[in-house]
Amino acid sequence: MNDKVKIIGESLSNIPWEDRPPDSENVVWRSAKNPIIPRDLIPKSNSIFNSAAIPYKNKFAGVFRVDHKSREMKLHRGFSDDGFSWKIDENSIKFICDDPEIANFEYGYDPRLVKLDEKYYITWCNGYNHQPTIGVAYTEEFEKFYQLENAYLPFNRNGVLFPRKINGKYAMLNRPSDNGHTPFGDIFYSESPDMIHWGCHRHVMTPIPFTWQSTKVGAGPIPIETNIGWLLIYHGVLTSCNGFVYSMGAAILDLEKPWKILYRTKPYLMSPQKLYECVGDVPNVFFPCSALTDSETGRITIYYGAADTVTCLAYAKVDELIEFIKGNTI
Ligand code: BMA
Repeated sequence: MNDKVKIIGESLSNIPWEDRPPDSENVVWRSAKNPIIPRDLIPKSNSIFNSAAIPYKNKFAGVFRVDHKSREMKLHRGFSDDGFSWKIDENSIKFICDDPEIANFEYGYDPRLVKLDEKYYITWCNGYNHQPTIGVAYTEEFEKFYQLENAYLPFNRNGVLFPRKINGKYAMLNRPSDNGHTPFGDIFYSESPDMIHWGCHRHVMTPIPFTWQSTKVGAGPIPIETNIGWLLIYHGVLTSCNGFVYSMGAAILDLEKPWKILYRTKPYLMSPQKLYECVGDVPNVFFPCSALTDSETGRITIYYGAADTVTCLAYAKVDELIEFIKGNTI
């Protein structure tokens, strides 16, 4: 056991948590309460999944992907006392934006949420000209949400900010894509001096043939800073006879040059195996979008979407996870 690994971040004594079940030896384990958010939590929801949570005022706030019964893809805010039980606003977020061109909300999905410069930044897959790119917005109190410029030209998905500037610049992982279901996909790293202009793109990660991550890879939760590198939890996709299968893996990236991979899991950490991951609007999807961490105990709680239908939790301990990644690296 490597007991020297530490999360660099705040402590979170009220992190939602359940100990590993005695019959499990896995480095990541599921909540016994899964799915913690059912698809029909609010009257207009067809499904609530691929969503992000963050500590807020000693409780929790979140931005949720809610696909409506009209099958429009919207973002809704939500609040929770304990991180398990959520109240989701029945109305979707109306972003405030000076430029009507950007303010025209077509669709939004797969939000990520990070605290940066005392603001909460949201990134998501944002429809612009009916093409996906990365939307960026911030809020200070989860009441008013201010939308900034889209980060990239279409097509792009999985925009995931780092929780601090790196070498004096904002930093974001992202994945160039196409306008459909994208049968390819590498993770790239981009920098910005002002959260508006993004450049200095660096390649981070490519799919690996004949594995669970053979078709495409995409960043998941906000990277977790540790003393040995950025812990990146990500999704990888394989193409089976029956379509895409989304699983979860992890990598450790260099702290100052995060486009350099130090270690990367050869086996997946989690794959769709429970009924609620295998059956739903899109079967066989385990899609991590956010993580809460407690630097005091090393606990990591992962929010993931299952089968594009419901929201679930999984858990890990940072020292065990890093030891596993190092011991099972490609
Ligand atoms: C991806 C995104 C995700 C979704 C996944 C599986 O391209 O659209 O939101 O979970 O496909 O359908």
